[in-house]
Amino acid sequence: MQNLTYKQHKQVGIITMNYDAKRNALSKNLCQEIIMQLSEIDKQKTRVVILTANANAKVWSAGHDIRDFKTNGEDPINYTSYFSQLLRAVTDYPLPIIAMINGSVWGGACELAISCDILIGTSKATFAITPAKLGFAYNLSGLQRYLNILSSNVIKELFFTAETISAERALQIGLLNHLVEEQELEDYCLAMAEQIAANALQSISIVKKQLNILQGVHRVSTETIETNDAERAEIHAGRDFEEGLDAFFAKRVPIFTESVK
Ligand code: LCV
Repeated sequence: MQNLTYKQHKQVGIITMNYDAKRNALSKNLCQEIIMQLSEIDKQKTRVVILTANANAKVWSAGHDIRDFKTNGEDPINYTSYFSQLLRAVTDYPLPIIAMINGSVWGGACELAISCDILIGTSKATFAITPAKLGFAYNLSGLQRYLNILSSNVIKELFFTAETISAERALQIGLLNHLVEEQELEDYCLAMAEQIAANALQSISIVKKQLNILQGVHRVSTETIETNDAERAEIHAGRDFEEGLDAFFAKRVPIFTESVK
């Protein structure tokens, strides 16, 4: 694997994102390698998985690989996208996955983190949900994931302001399960993983599966999804998204001009 490392610690498998040059941006390669690594884990020997970044990485993940975005209305996070495939691989994985967050989390990486089962971070675990900074239209499945763990008013604040929130605030709103000192993080996560590993795995796995079923319970009709996706495609073909991407690559502040109908 080029973009991640894997090590086994007793019955815990530790996946470490290792694409620091691009701040663990969720490129097609990194997403596919995480999916592959999950599938390769020997479930006879491994009972819990931890997903983290290198200890010295300032950024846990910079979110979706913005270089893959096009302004032709194409939806980079549609159902079959490598990004959505990664989120489903994590969500549906039969073993518990702990997100060990030792750096800042941006955009789609926030959704990757909440696709894990338990989130444990240090004071470096800041979160920024950034579609509005790029002129990007998020999708129903992503917002459903957020609704499963956060209140609607908090989700709106995070999406509308696109502001970075502190780890303390993330703990306060329930985005983090635990906030620990940097030097304690790995031991804390391993201790919880081993505590879980000592319990009945089938009992744990069926709870994860049932919560996925119940959380997906607010199914929306195909027609609603298609209407929504058509509206999103319009936004992705619009001026604001183009300006958001241009500004990102030019490392300047975007100037958005589109109004709502
Ligand atoms: C590709 C990157 C990225 C990146 N993609 O290092 O959720 S949504 O709707 O918003 C969704 C659309 C989404 O997830 O969009 C992406 C949202 N992510 C962001 O807005 C974060 C963008 N990145 C940054 O703000 C900075 O890179 C942070 C603050 C993460 C780290 O800053 P730092 O100064 O440490 P650089 O910015 O210098 O980045 C190092 C290299 O990583 C690339 C970036 O282009 C640069 O590449 P070069 O060395 O080739 O210039 N990079 C960073 N994020 N999301 N590439």
